[in-house]
Amino acid sequence: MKERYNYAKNIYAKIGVDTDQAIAALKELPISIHCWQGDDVIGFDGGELSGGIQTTGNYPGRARTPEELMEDLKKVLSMIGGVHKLNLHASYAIGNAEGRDKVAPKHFEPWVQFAKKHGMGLDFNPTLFGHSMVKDGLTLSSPDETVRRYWINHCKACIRISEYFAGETGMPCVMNIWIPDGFKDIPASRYLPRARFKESLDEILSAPYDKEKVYITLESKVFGIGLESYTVGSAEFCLGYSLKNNITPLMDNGHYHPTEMVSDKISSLLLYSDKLALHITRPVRWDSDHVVLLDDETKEICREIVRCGALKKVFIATDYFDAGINRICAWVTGVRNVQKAMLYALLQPNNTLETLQEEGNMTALMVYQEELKTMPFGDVWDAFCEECGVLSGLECFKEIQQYEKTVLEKRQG
Ligand code: RNT
Ligand code: ZN
Repeated sequence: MKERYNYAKNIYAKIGVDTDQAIAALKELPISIHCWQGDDVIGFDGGELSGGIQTTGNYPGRARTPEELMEDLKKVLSMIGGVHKLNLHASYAIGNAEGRDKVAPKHFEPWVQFAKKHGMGLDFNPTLFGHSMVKDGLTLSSPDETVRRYWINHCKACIRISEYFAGETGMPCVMNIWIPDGFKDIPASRYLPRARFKESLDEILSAPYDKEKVYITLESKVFGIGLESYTVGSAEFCLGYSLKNNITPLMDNGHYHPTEMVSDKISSLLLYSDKLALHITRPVRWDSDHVVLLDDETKEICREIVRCGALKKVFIATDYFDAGINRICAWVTGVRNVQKAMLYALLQPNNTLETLQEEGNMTALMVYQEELKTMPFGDVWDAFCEECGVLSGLECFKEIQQYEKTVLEKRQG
């Protein structure tokens, strides 16, 4: 093992890349791990998934209770090196019988304990889907004042929970607002729902909160299943609102047209926003939320973050949900792939590549970038895993198979 690492280290050193430094940087990079892969985005407050997002598949072993979800998360965390955050949705409140507008810090005490035990920070999301108060597909943009008010109160309650998380964990909490609002067919007014969404957001943000502790982000989208013709929280709406109101824009790479790449958008947003938030997912033909792979776009997103010197400016979170395969494996594979892509990005001789571009030497730039693809990256990844005390490669998979036998298979019925 050491031998393979030293060999790789020398090869990278020849192109001016320090592998030790890359490993050290990766260890410190927090990824916000989404809690919702474990239970197919159902949560514990009685809702059914709706809002144009869907899990498909019925692989056995779904976590049905907070205890099971925490047990699974514990297993997941044991296979992911580095320091991370846990990303919770309001629907994962424990023992909230009073409605989402009344959700409170007390409903998240067990999650805070869990986070503390694992040395993790917590991020948060109001849940504006999978609920009877979503009326005609609308929440914060609804013409029904009772509906709009309910969700404004929910979001305000979520800010208080986010402050509680930051206070308890000592780490800032990123609170992301995403609404499913939209129409299946062509609307008469695209303006009115957006104007109401804007008003709702203004009201939510008028509540005082500690901006050093809570970062509010706003996630845009292009369309959802059953909401194909119009999305209230479009890219322009969310980016415009975020920049004008000093909150953070969030880009989910499943939320754009198929040939539109989030990797190309990062540099532009960083020129206008201090912070930027990302949901890393894998859209297959639509926003399907497949498990993140070590594919070209994931690598390019990470390369952009590194090249822009934005490791501390970008909040990286995972967002996918596959119910068709072992959920623990889905979780671990996707998060580790984000880490792998980041390590790959940290192992690029960025100064050399930039100089080639600035000198107009596009031939050499292409050759260098191609050569980098077959450098012994896997040996550096294995060294990272070993240093963090987590299993690598198929050993990791064997461990998950064992967990499936001893824990997940027993959950049936
Ligand atoms: C939906 C958005 C949103 C959700 C989560 C569960 O398209 O991507 O981020 O996936 O909030
Ligand atoms: Zn998302």
